[in-house]
Amino acid sequence: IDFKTTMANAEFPSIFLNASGVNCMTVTEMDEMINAACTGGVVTKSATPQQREGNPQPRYYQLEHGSINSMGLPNEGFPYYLDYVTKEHAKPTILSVAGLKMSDNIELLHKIQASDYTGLTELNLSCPNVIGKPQVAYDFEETDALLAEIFSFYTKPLGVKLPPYFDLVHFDQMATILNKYPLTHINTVNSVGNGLWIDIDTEKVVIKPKQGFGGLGGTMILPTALANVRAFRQRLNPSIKIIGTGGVTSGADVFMHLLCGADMVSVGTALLHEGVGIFQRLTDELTTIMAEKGYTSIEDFRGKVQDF
Ligand code: RRO
Repeated sequence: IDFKTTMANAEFPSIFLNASGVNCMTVTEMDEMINAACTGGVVTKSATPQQREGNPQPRYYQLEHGSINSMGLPNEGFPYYLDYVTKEHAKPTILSVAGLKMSDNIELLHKIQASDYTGLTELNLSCPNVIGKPQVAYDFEETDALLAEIFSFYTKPLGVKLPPYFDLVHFDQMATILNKYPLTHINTVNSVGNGLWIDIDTEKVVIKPKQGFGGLGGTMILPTALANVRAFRQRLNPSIKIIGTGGVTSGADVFMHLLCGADMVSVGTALLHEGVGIFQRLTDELTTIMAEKGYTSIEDFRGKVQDF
Protein backbone atom coordinates (compact mmCIF):
# COMPACT_ATOMS: atom_id res chain seq x y z
CA ILE A 1 0.00 0.00 0.00
CA ASP A 2 1.19 3.47 -0.91
CA PHE A 3 1.19 5.86 2.05
CA LYS A 4 2.70 8.83 0.17
CA THR A 5 1.07 12.15 0.89
CA THR A 6 1.61 15.77 -0.12
CA MET A 7 1.20 18.97 1.82
CA ALA A 8 1.90 22.31 0.13
CA ASN A 9 5.11 21.78 -1.88
CA ALA A 10 6.28 18.80 0.20
CA GLU A 11 6.00 15.14 -0.81
CA PHE A 12 6.05 12.90 2.24
CA PRO A 13 6.85 9.23 1.59
CA SER A 14 4.57 8.20 4.48
CA ILE A 15 1.81 9.70 6.63
CA PHE A 16 3.86 9.39 9.83
CA LEU A 17 5.66 12.18 11.68
CA ASN A 18 7.03 12.68 15.16
CA ALA A 19 4.98 14.97 17.38
CA SER A 20 7.04 18.11 17.83
CA GLY A 21 9.05 17.86 21.04
CA VAL A 22 9.79 14.16 20.73
CA ASN A 23 12.96 12.90 19.00
CA CYS A 24 13.62 16.25 17.35
CA MET A 25 15.75 18.41 19.65
CA THR A 26 19.13 17.73 18.03
CA VAL A 27 20.49 17.05 14.55
CA THR A 28 21.13 13.44 15.62
CA GLU A 29 17.52 12.94 16.64
CA MET A 30 16.09 14.68 13.56
CA ASP A 31 18.37 12.63 11.28
CA GLU A 32 17.17 9.49 13.07
CA MET A 33 13.55 10.42 12.25
CA ILE A 34 14.44 11.03 8.59
CA ASN A 35 16.40 7.78 8.28
CA ALA A 36 13.89 5.56 10.10
CA ALA A 37 11.68 3.15 8.17
CA CYS A 38 8.14 4.31 7.40
CA THR A 39 8.50 7.94 8.53
CA GLY A 40 7.22 10.74 6.31
CA GLY A 41 9.77 13.26 7.56
CA VAL A 42 10.53 15.19 10.71
CA VAL A 43 9.00 18.07 12.66
CA THR A 44 11.54 20.09 14.64
CA LYS A 45 11.29 20.89 18.34
CA SER A 46 9.49 24.22 18.57
CA ALA A 47 12.20 26.83 18.15
CA THR A 48 12.35 30.07 20.11
CA PRO A 49 14.52 32.98 18.95
CA GLN A 50 17.25 32.03 21.45
CA GLN A 51 18.42 28.70 22.84
CA ARG A 52 16.63 27.73 26.08
CA GLU A 53 17.37 25.29 28.89
CA GLY A 54 13.67 24.88 29.65
CA ASN A 55 12.05 24.25 33.04
CA PRO A 56 13.75 22.53 36.02
CA GLN A 57 13.87 18.70 36.17
CA PRO A 58 12.04 16.40 36.61
CA ARG A 59 9.79 17.81 33.88
CA TYR A 60 8.50 14.64 32.16
CA TYR A 61 6.79 11.69 33.82
CA GLN A 62 5.40 8.51 32.34
CA LEU A 63 1.88 7.67 33.52
CA GLU A 64 0.08 4.35 33.27
CA HIS A 65 -1.92 5.56 30.27
CA GLY A 66 0.20 8.37 28.89
CA SER A 67 2.51 11.14 30.02
CA ILE A 68 2.67 14.51 31.73
CA ASN A 69 5.25 17.15 30.76
CA SER A 70 6.27 20.66 31.58
CA MET A 71 9.42 20.91 29.49
CA GLY A 72 9.21 24.69 29.11
CA LEU A 73 10.48 24.84 25.53
CA PRO A 74 14.05 23.59 25.87
CA ASN A 75 15.55 24.00 22.40
CA GLU A 76 18.74 24.85 20.54
CA GLY A 77 17.40 28.17 19.25
CA PHE A 78 15.88 29.21 15.93
CA PRO A 79 19.11 29.51 13.88
CA TYR A 80 19.98 25.85 14.67
CA TYR A 81 16.67 24.54 13.34
CA LEU A 82 16.51 26.93 10.37
CA ASP A 83 19.98 25.74 9.39
CA TYR A 84 18.86 22.10 9.64
CA VAL A 85 15.70 22.43 7.56
CA THR A 86 17.41 24.58 4.92
CA LYS A 87 19.78 21.70 4.14
CA GLU A 88 18.81 18.91 1.75
CA HIS A 89 17.29 15.84 3.40
CA ALA A 90 15.93 12.56 2.09
CA LYS A 91 12.45 13.43 3.45
CA PRO A 92 10.63 16.73 4.04
CA THR A 93 10.94 18.77 7.20
CA ILE A 94 8.48 20.91 9.11
CA LEU A 95 10.03 23.80 11.02
CA SER A 96 8.10 24.32 14.26
CA VAL A 97 8.43 27.76 15.83
CA ALA A 98 7.06 29.19 19.07
CA GLY A 99 7.41 32.76 20.19
CA LEU A 100 7.34 33.49 23.91
CA LYS A 101 5.54 36.70 23.07
CA MET A 102 3.61 37.94 20.05
CA SER A 103 6.46 40.05 18.72
CA ASP A 104 8.65 36.89 18.73
CA ASN A 105 6.19 35.08 16.49
CA ILE A 106 6.19 37.93 13.98
CA GLU A 107 9.97 38.23 14.12
CA LEU A 108 10.50 34.48 13.60
CA LEU A 109 8.20 34.41 10.58
CA HIS A 110 9.89 37.49 9.09
CA LYS A 111 13.20 35.64 9.39
CA ILE A 112 11.81 32.53 7.67
CA GLN A 113 10.23 34.67 4.96
CA ALA A 114 13.61 36.33 4.32
CA SER A 115 15.55 33.03 4.43
CA ASP A 116 16.34 30.44 1.75
CA TYR A 117 13.97 27.92 3.38
CA THR A 118 11.02 27.14 1.13
CA GLY A 119 9.47 24.23 3.06
CA LEU A 120 6.71 23.96 5.61
CA THR A 121 6.59 25.88 8.87
CA GLU A 122 4.25 25.24 11.79
CA LEU A 123 3.52 28.01 14.27
CA ASN A 124 2.97 26.56 17.74
CA LEU A 125 0.05 28.47 19.27
CA SER A 126 -0.45 25.97 22.05
CA CYS A 127 2.49 25.47 24.39
CA PRO A 128 0.91 24.93 27.81
CA ASN A 129 4.13 25.14 29.81
CA VAL A 130 5.57 28.63 29.59
CA ILE A 131 5.34 30.01 33.09
CA GLY A 132 3.06 33.03 33.18
CA LYS A 133 1.98 32.77 29.51
CA PRO A 134 -1.45 31.60 28.33
CA GLN A 135 -1.86 29.33 25.33
CA VAL A 136 -2.30 31.80 22.46
CA ALA A 137 -4.93 29.71 20.67
CA TYR A 138 -7.29 29.88 23.65
CA ASP A 139 -7.57 33.62 22.95
CA PHE A 140 -9.56 33.77 19.71
CA GLU A 141 -9.18 37.54 19.12
CA GLU A 142 -5.44 37.36 19.71
CA THR A 143 -5.11 34.42 17.32
CA ASP A 144 -7.08 36.24 14.61
CA ALA A 145 -5.02 39.41 15.00
CA LEU A 146 -1.76 37.45 14.93
CA LEU A 147 -2.69 35.54 11.77
CA ALA A 148 -3.87 38.75 10.07
CA GLU A 149 -0.51 40.36 10.73
CA ILE A 150 1.46 37.28 9.65
CA PHE A 151 -0.36 36.88 6.35
CA SER A 152 0.16 40.55 5.55
CA PHE A 153 3.77 39.60 4.70
CA TYR A 154 4.20 35.80 4.87
CA THR A 155 3.96 33.89 1.58
CA LYS A 156 5.56 30.50 2.37
CA PRO A 157 3.68 27.36 3.47
CA LEU A 158 2.43 27.82 7.03
CA GLY A 159 0.31 25.77 9.41
CA VAL A 160 -0.59 26.11 13.08
CA LYS A 161 -0.36 23.74 16.04
CA LEU A 162 -3.53 23.94 18.09
CA PRO A 163 -4.44 23.00 21.64
CA PRO A 164 -7.43 20.74 22.20
CA TYR A 165 -10.85 22.38 22.37
CA PHE A 166 -13.70 20.97 24.41
CA ASP A 167 -16.75 22.89 23.30
CA LEU A 168 -18.46 22.66 19.92
CA VAL A 169 -18.91 26.45 19.82
CA HIS A 170 -15.16 26.86 20.23
CA PHE A 171 -14.61 24.62 17.18
CA ASP A 172 -17.01 26.87 15.23
CA GLN A 173 -15.25 30.02 16.38
CA MET A 174 -11.71 28.81 15.76
CA ALA A 175 -12.55 27.26 12.37
CA THR A 176 -14.17 30.53 11.26
CA ILE A 177 -10.93 32.35 12.07
CA LEU A 178 -8.63 29.75 10.48
CA ASN A 179 -10.71 29.65 7.28
CA LYS A 180 -9.90 33.33 6.65
CA TYR A 181 -6.22 32.55 6.06
CA PRO A 182 -4.25 30.55 3.44
CA LEU A 183 -3.00 27.98 5.97
CA THR A 184 -1.48 24.79 4.58
CA HIS A 185 -2.55 22.77 7.60
CA ILE A 186 -3.46 22.57 11.23
CA ASN A 187 -1.85 20.14 13.63
CA THR A 188 -4.34 19.00 16.28
CA VAL A 189 -3.84 18.40 19.19
CA ASN A 190 -1.04 19.64 21.40
CA SER A 191 -0.99 18.14 24.88
CA VAL A 192 -4.07 18.52 27.08
CA GLY A 193 -2.85 21.42 29.17
CA ASN A 194 -2.32 21.53 32.90
CA GLY A 195 -3.20 18.09 34.11
CA LEU A 196 -1.84 16.90 37.46
CA TRP A 197 -0.55 13.60 38.84
CA ILE A 198 0.44 12.63 42.39
CA ASP A 199 2.60 9.85 43.84
CA ILE A 200 0.59 8.62 46.80
CA ASP A 201 3.62 7.22 48.68
CA THR A 202 5.40 10.56 48.78
CA GLU A 203 2.16 12.57 48.47
CA LYS A 204 4.06 14.76 46.01
CA VAL A 205 3.37 15.86 42.48
CA VAL A 206 5.52 14.02 39.90
CA ILE A 207 7.10 16.91 37.99
CA LYS A 208 8.85 19.94 39.45
CA PRO A 209 7.76 22.96 37.36
CA LYS A 210 4.48 24.76 37.99
CA GLN A 211 3.68 22.80 41.17
CA GLY A 212 3.19 19.67 39.09
CA PHE A 213 0.79 20.99 36.46
CA GLY A 214 1.70 19.78 32.97
CA GLY A 215 0.47 18.81 29.51
CA LEU A 216 -1.03 15.35 29.13
CA GLY A 217 -0.23 13.07 26.20
CA GLY A 218 -0.60 9.44 25.21
CA THR A 219 -3.47 6.96 25.25
CA MET A 220 -5.57 8.95 27.72
CA ILE A 221 -5.94 11.83 25.23
CA LEU A 222 -6.86 9.75 22.15
CA PRO A 223 -10.62 10.49 22.36
CA THR A 224 -9.92 14.22 22.70
CA ALA A 225 -7.54 14.11 19.74
CA LEU A 226 -10.05 12.22 17.56
CA ALA A 227 -12.79 14.71 18.45
CA ASN A 228 -10.58 17.63 17.49
CA VAL A 229 -9.53 16.07 14.16
CA ARG A 230 -13.14 15.29 13.25
CA ALA A 231 -14.57 18.61 14.45
CA PHE A 232 -12.02 20.60 12.45
CA ARG A 233 -12.35 18.39 9.36
CA GLN A 234 -16.10 19.09 9.40
CA ARG A 235 -15.49 22.86 9.59
CA LEU A 236 -12.26 23.76 7.76
CA ASN A 237 -11.84 24.57 4.08
CA PRO A 238 -10.75 21.41 2.23
CA SER A 239 -7.52 23.21 1.28
CA ILE A 240 -6.41 23.17 4.93
CA LYS A 241 -4.94 19.75 5.69
CA ILE A 242 -4.90 18.14 9.12
CA ILE A 243 -2.06 16.47 10.98
CA GLY A 244 -3.72 14.31 13.63
CA THR A 245 -1.71 14.15 16.85
CA GLY A 246 -2.62 12.57 20.15
CA GLY A 247 -2.82 9.16 21.73
CA VAL A 248 -1.51 7.01 18.89
CA THR A 249 0.07 3.74 20.02
CA SER A 250 -1.32 1.27 17.45
CA GLY A 251 -2.39 0.89 13.84
CA ALA A 252 -6.00 0.92 15.06
CA ASP A 253 -5.44 4.36 16.60
CA VAL A 254 -3.97 5.58 13.30
CA PHE A 255 -6.98 4.13 11.45
CA MET A 256 -9.33 6.11 13.72
CA HIS A 257 -7.41 9.36 13.15
CA LEU A 258 -7.67 8.78 9.39
CA LEU A 259 -11.39 7.98 9.61
CA CYS A 260 -11.81 11.33 11.39
CA GLY A 261 -10.12 13.02 8.44
CA ALA A 262 -6.43 13.28 9.31
CA ASP A 263 -4.09 13.66 6.32
CA MET A 264 -1.01 12.75 8.33
CA VAL A 265 -0.57 11.32 11.82
CA SER A 266 2.09 12.14 14.36
CA VAL A 267 3.28 10.25 17.39
CA GLY A 268 4.68 11.71 20.62
CA THR A 269 4.46 9.79 23.89
CA ALA A 270 4.56 6.35 22.24
CA LEU A 271 7.55 7.38 20.08
CA LEU A 272 9.42 8.48 23.20
CA HIS A 273 8.83 5.12 24.87
CA GLU A 274 9.29 2.82 21.87
CA GLY A 275 11.75 4.65 19.64
CA VAL A 276 11.60 5.18 15.88
CA GLY A 277 10.91 1.48 15.27
CA ILE A 278 7.30 2.31 16.14
CA PHE A 279 6.66 3.65 12.62
CA GLN A 280 7.29 0.25 11.00
CA ARG A 281 4.96 -1.38 13.55
CA LEU A 282 2.20 1.21 13.01
CA THR A 283 2.54 0.79 9.25
CA ASP A 284 2.30 -3.00 9.51
CA GLU A 285 -0.72 -2.82 11.82
CA LEU A 286 -2.51 -0.26 9.64
CA THR A 287 -1.79 -2.34 6.55
CA THR A 288 -3.31 -5.41 8.22
CA ILE A 289 -6.48 -3.52 9.19
CA MET A 290 -6.85 -2.12 5.67
CA ALA A 291 -6.28 -5.54 4.08
CA GLU A 292 -8.94 -7.11 6.32
CA LYS A 293 -11.38 -4.45 5.21
CA GLY A 294 -10.42 -4.64 1.55
CA TYR A 295 -9.08 -1.08 1.45
CA THR A 296 -6.22 -0.47 -1.00
CA SER A 297 -5.73 3.24 -0.36
CA ILE A 298 -6.24 5.66 2.53
CA GLU A 299 -8.61 7.61 0.29
CA ASP A 300 -11.02 4.66 0.52
CA PHE A 301 -11.84 5.63 4.10
CA ARG A 302 -10.24 8.97 5.04
CA GLY A 303 -12.78 11.22 6.76
CA LYS A 304 -15.53 8.64 6.26
CA VAL A 305 -16.30 7.88 9.90
CA GLN A 306 -19.99 7.02 10.11
CA ASP A 307 -22.53 8.28 12.61
CA PHE A 308 -24.26 5.72 14.78
O1 RRO B 1 8.23 22.43 25.69
C1 RRO B 1 7.13 22.20 26.21
O2 RRO B 1 6.93 22.27 27.43
C2 RRO B 1 5.97 21.82 25.40
C3 RRO B 1 5.58 22.50 24.26
BR1 RRO B 1 6.56 23.91 23.51
C4 RRO B 1 4.37 22.14 23.61
O3 RRO B 1 3.95 22.72 22.60
N1 RRO B 1 3.66 21.11 24.13
C5 RRO B 1 4.05 20.45 25.25
O4 RRO B 1 3.35 19.53 25.68
N2 RRO B 1 5.22 20.81 25.86
